[in-house]
Amino acid sequence: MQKELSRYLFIGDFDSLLLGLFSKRGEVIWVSSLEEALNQTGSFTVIMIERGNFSSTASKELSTHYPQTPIIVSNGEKPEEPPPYVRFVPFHKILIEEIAREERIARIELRVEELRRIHSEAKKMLILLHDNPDPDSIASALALRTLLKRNRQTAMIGHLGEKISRPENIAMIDLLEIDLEKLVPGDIKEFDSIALVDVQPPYFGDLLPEVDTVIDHHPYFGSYKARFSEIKTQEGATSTILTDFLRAAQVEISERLATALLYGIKTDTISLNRDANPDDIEAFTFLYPSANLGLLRKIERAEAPPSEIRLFGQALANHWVSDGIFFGNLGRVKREYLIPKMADFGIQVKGIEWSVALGVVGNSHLVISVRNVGYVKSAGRLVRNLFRGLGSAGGHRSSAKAVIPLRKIRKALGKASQDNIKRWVTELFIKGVSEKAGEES
Ligand SMILES: [Mn+2]
Repeated sequence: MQKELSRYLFIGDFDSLLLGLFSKRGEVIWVSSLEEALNQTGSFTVIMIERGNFSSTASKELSTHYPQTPIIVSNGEKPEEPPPYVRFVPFHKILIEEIAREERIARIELRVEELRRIHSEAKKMLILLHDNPDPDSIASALALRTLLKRNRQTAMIGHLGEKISRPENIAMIDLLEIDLEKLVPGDIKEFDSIALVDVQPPYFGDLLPEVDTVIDHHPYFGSYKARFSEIKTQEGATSTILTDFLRAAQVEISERLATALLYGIKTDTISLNRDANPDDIEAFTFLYPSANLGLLRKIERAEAPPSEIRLFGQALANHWVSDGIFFGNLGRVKREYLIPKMADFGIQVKGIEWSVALGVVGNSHLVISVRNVGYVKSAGRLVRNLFRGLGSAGGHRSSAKAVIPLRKIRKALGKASQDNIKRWVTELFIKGVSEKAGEES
């Protein structure tokens, strides 16, 4: 993405040193009065008002004139009733790094305002998750509901998938008392507005050509209409984006919500190891003191039934390695969660760069979970290329998933036997991983 030139509008009596610092980062326009400020053309990255030039009327006129620009007032005490969406920053804090941070928060604050406006009219809104609601998506939905000042009556959190199976996810929902509704596509029309978190409309096929909001950290894909969209692929979790929203809007984060978000970030970044960036770490550190760590431990040690542990053990014993790729086949499973667990396990094996786990779920779909060490090609892109036209596939740099209907496999292989599937998946990945063909992620 081409980075636009920053333009700063300074109003009032600023030190020349400060102006000098900013001129290193972009164009500085320095005016002495509000009238002059309103006479400027073009848009600005941020508007800085010196305390002496600040008044509620001035900030109102500026925000009407430059609705997309964050406003920061320097060198002053916060007034008793500060106007919304203006930040007050003590003068000594106006150093390059601080201001960059304040600028970022002020920008997010504007985004939150936009988001709130979009959903303000809806009597009943839907926060829709992907079909296998995971901690990151569930926590993000809770956070969005809090941000929009709604409750379970006015904002339903729902998904269109099967019953939740992963023990940790069930424990999270139980222990944090999260109300998650299992919906069918026909229910969608009952809602006045729809927000998608941790997923984008094309995931649902043609069901949602137009939605109100999309907040996600997966790469943008397909084409769709959204009135508000925040797609930040650099973040390791959607929970990080929502934590930033809550922080910028200065919303109080309850213990329950902090625990959920912390767990969301933790699972999506495999404890901040994979795909995590400084924003994730910052959000994690911010949430940590407010979270209930006892509860978190309980969620994390949610038990699996002995029969599933046995199945997992057998599959692990029968794993195979080809060309540095770990493969584990779970065969037929009732519950899907064993497959990503196997993939997580495989990538920890010494010398392995890729881990692929597979299993047939519900007698109808082959599910493949993929992990890699992070410095190789993108797992999400690889599975999209490998399974294009066969099923749904996607993910992140170092973790991805594909779901393929068995009937498609029968079409391709003649018979969807375990042996055929194993051979097919092994060959596909050996070829896909070694291919060079212009891979960039
Ligand atoms: Mn996520």
